[in-house]
Amino acid sequence: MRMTNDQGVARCLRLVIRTSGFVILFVLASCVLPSPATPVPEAPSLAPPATQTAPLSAATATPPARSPAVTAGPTMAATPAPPTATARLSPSPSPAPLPAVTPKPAPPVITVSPSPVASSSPPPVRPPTVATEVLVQDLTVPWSLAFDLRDRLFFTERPGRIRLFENGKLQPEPVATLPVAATGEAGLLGLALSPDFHQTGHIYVYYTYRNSSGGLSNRVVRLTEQNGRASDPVVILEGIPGSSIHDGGRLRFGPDGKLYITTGDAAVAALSQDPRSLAGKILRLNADGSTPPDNPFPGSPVYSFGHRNPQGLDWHPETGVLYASEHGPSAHDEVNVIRPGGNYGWPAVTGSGVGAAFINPLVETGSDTWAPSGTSFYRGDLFQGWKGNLFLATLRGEHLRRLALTPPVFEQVDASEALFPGTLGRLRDVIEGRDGALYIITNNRDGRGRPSSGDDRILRVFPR
Ligand SMILES: [Ca+2]
Repeated sequence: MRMTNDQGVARCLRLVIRTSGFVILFVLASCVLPSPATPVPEAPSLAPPATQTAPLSAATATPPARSPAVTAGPTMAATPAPPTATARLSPSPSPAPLPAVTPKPAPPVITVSPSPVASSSPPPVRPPTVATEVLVQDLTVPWSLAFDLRDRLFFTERPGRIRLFENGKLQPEPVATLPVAATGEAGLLGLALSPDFHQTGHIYVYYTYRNSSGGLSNRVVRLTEQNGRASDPVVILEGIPGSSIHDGGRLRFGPDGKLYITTGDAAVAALSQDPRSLAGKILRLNADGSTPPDNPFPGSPVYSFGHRNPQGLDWHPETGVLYASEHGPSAHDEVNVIRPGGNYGWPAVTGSGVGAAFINPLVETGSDTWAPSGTSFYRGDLFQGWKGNLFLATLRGEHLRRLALTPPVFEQVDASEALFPGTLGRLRDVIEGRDGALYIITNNRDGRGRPSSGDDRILRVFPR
């Protein structure tokens, strides 16, 4: 009798069960009857593995968004690299269109301007037409100007006089006459009224004197004014190295209520880098002459150093940052943004240098000579478009320099203009009056100028 396969297998199974038990049965069943439900081994990839792996690695390692240039601009959204990588990783057996498979070069970023400053710069402001009128004339080297709250104008004359212009006329008698050593560039220089002048009458002056060794030194003295006369001199600081040249001498109270003082190198350039010397520095003191505990060098009045002959100080009206003007050696004059404890280079560096040890100037005049002295920011509204501009009275330059600075940091020059070039002669100081006008003084009798009739003068500058 012919037996079917099923019958044969069944007979076999029965025989095995009888003789070998369930374990052997299971093994045989696995051999003879492979299950259709057994998982199929993983099929080979339909796409060549080598070409899949490489773009994945490349895309992972160099995401286009990490490019500094791309993060700087809106081209980041247009960067095509991520979609390209996705297409190449597709396991589809259908060949992708060639343009998607072909690697693209890095997206160009040069179409994005990386300079928002350039695109956001305001259009140049047309300078107002300016005019001058003479307030006072026939003065002798007026050096520093300051208004009080009653619009009385105090000023110094270098031979040693504090003068007062009040109610439209110069008071004939000096407010005070001081025992100065007026030689060369030295003498009575800076003047500042204390922030509480209307209560205390305190006037601060900086002048050169003959020291006990017969040499020249500079000191800061406080006097008390009452009814147009100043008396009771109190020495705030003395022993500042002096000379017939490079005496610094500007005084100004800062928005912090501290007294700031510029000192020159007194013709010994190395002193500017000597932290123990008061020469070639910007100093910071309390109004009583003591040293503020938050000065950058503990126990020292030194606020910044490496200066040659700074003669101008003011604080930006928005940022409160201190700016200072400085005479360079034969051109290379400077305007500096002053950092506490900063080293401004002299005499190691003239103008701008290389390296982190010195702070480069905001402005360096190169081969041009300004010889800037008094310096003031304009805070008023009388001159349209000039608010926040920095003004410098220049001596050798014989003009009033206007600098517009770029917001919001104001540490880049946006525009530079010379007002009254060659027409007024040497200018020593510029301040703003409470009427919004600018007040300047000529210095054509300081030994370096060509005085004309009426020099030296105080002039009021106003829009015409
Ligand atoms: Ca410098």
